[in-house]
Amino acid sequence: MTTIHARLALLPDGWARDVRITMANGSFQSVEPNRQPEAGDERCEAILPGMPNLHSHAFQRGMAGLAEVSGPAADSFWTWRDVMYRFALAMNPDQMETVAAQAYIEMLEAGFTRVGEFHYLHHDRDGSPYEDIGEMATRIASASAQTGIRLTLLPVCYAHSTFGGAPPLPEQRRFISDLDGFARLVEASKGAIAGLDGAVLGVAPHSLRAVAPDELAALLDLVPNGPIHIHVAEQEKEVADCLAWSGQRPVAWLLDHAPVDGLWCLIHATHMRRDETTALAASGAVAGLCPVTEANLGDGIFPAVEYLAAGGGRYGIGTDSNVRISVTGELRQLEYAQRLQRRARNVLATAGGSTGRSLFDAAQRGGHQSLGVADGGIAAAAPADLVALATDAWAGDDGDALLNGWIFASGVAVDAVWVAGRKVVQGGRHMLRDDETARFQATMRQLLTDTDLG
Ligand code: NGQ
Ligand code: ZN
Repeated sequence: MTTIHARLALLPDGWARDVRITMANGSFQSVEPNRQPEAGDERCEAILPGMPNLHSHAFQRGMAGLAEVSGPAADSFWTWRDVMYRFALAMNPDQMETVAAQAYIEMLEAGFTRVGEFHYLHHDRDGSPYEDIGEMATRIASASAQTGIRLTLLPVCYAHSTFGGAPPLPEQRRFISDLDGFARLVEASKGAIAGLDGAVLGVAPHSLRAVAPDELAALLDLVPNGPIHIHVAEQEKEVADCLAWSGQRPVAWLLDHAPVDGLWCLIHATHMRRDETTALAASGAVAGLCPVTEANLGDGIFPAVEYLAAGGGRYGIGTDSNVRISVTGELRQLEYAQRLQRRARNVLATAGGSTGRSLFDAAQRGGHQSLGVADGGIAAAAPADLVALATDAWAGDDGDALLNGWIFASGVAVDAVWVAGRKVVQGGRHMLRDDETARFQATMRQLLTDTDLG
């Protein structure tokens, strides 16, 4: 049993003061406001529920920063993807596990306590399945078990290079499955997460480019009632290609041809017309926004104001390419892109309220929904996942102001993180950081040599 006393705590019905919390067997046992600390309590300044990270490609953490160099022709999402493929083609299972563990350590240090791993690097370097087709999924699960981050595993179905069932490119060979192969991958993924506390299995058609309509329909039956994630309308070229193929834009096509509801998460959904934005908001699905990656790749800006004005629009945040892993960075970039576009301030705040609080609450709700778990928050019987903030250059006693300080300013930082009642981050550092950093550096030296990206 662990007992924490927090000066401020963000509970399901708002901020409370002097909150005493006990945790045992992975859950909160009691949450009591207006209590004085007792001897032996761990003292915290402010505690929050852990943030869900709804979209990650863990292996891409290994190429973070390596594509920020201009190439021979104009750089774009597509030239970035060439570099990313070079990296993906080099990695072996040990390297996958090491890079994923590093990414997950950084996520926990940032205040993320669950990751949605959109996992598509399935096969061996020549494209043939590993002896255990779930080898790479097992490595992801192992990185989650070691570091303590909770996992929603989203095995990806990837069958074609673009719309109209085009054959895959040679450099996509490690991702590729037909429907039978994908069903085996889903079975193996179930096995891979079987021993993981609180793990959830979903399914992820990669994009409308990578799966044909009949494949999309068939694969939805593989994980009944599980989360369904898909990349959509991230790049303008994808919109143009979808129009040429079907006469419809990608989000419109998806809403018309698939049973999109609250189980779905549409990753990016950057390029939408007004009618698509309104229809997506009404569908109950979550928009999976990855603002740092979307900025890094030059994708465009999500129409957040129209989406929220339509009523009911849900969103969460993902670190996607893992180029820089940060809860505050994603929330800040989300708001700042809107400010730059509209030349306005506090765009995503609910009227009269704190912008940081609005962003935080929305990302909690949408993140949990999209990863297939209840948004229990800090409450008795909920899983004991929480983040403690410490202040070294912040004064004031108001929780919402403190959230704004954390997200937009300096002087407030993650101090400690517990998952299932177990402390995994202390003083801002993950318990395994020192050991893992050495292993990560050795792995990266090898990968830089093998890919010639160093
Ligand atoms: C991915 N990433 O699957 O990793 C994609 C790039 C693609 C982002 N879209 C590949 N950010 O979409 O074809
Ligand atoms: Zn992605």
